[in-house]
Amino acid sequence: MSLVPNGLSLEDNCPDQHQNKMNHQKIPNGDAELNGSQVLHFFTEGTKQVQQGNMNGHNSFGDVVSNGKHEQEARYSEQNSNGFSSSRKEEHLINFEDTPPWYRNLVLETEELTADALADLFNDKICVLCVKNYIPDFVCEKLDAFLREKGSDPYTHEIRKNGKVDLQYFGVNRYGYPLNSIYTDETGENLEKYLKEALPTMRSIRKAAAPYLSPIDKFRVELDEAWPKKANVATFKGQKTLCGIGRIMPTSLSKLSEVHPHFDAVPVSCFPDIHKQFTANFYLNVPDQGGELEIWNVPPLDISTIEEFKIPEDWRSQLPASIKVKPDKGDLLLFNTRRPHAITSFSGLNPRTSLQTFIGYTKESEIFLWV
Ligand SMILES: O=C(O)CCC(=O)C(=O)O
Ligand SMILES: [Fe+2]
Repeated sequence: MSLVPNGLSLEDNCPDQHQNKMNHQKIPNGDAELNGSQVLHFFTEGTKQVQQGNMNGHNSFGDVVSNGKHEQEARYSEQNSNGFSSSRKEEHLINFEDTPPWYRNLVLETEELTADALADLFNDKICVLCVKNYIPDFVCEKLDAFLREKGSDPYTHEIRKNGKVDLQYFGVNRYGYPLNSIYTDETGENLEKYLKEALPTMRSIRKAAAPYLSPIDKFRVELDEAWPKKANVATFKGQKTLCGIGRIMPTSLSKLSEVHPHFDAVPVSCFPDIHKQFTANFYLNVPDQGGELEIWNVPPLDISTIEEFKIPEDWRSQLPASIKVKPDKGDLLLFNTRRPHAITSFSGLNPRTSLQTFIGYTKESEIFLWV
């Protein structure tokens, strides 16, 4: 097996992931995270341009999983000459025995949020967890209209520059005031605004969905019930954080999110207990063409690397072929935000709208939510 020139196997480079073999997954857990420079080193040397398969494997507890509620499927994307890709379900085009571990850990599609599926996500055994039809259409429509009316502030994105956080705009607008607004503010005013607005914003989203349950509230309850450990909204400076922000992406700006793959990593100083970071995206309005979540199935950036990690200008060209997942209206997608990811550009008249919250995961497997 060699995806890297000179006959060097990726597994040889990655001792923590050695034991991983199809059909008896002992796939990397959080402790097997590699640092960013290793990731780049692997993938600048040689990549394979397809990721494909439909795999029935084992779940996180070693049980066989096949079709049904806990179906594990790999979807793949094929890059065509103009660099765009098509996502589709196919069968067994890759022999997973011959691929490095992370090519096998792709997309798990499920009908409901279960402890098994969440464990696969949190242990990095899969790349994306997709809960289909999480939100009824009429709730999507109500919230989409609400966000489009209210959400026009720019949602900047935190990147690192010379070891410092810098905020950049990639064409996403927002409803709600996110925690990252405080990262570059030394006056304390943004913190005050953040804490003051958190609960009223959550309540306004709840009210906009009423008399139905807002997807964020449903998620909070179901996560708490499904996950055996603590799982609730974070506290920051002794107060509840925001959980659930509206994201509104106008068509005309959608290219910006595509050309800049990014990762999301809250500074450890904000949440010293954080071990891993995930995100939950609830899709309310999605374009017919494009607007896919694109994610690179490489080991998530290591916590010790993150604060210093400057995204290379040509990150995309240094990464292997991506996985693209096209959410349908009403779907919920969860993934590790320390993996490079992007949103592909799209066309059409409507903005792409979603609700989103981050998920912090501690070494004790406890969960906290904020945005
Ligand atoms: O909108 C999406 O599909 C992904 C959003 C994103 O970048 C995130 O949740 O970290
Ligand atoms: Fe992100």
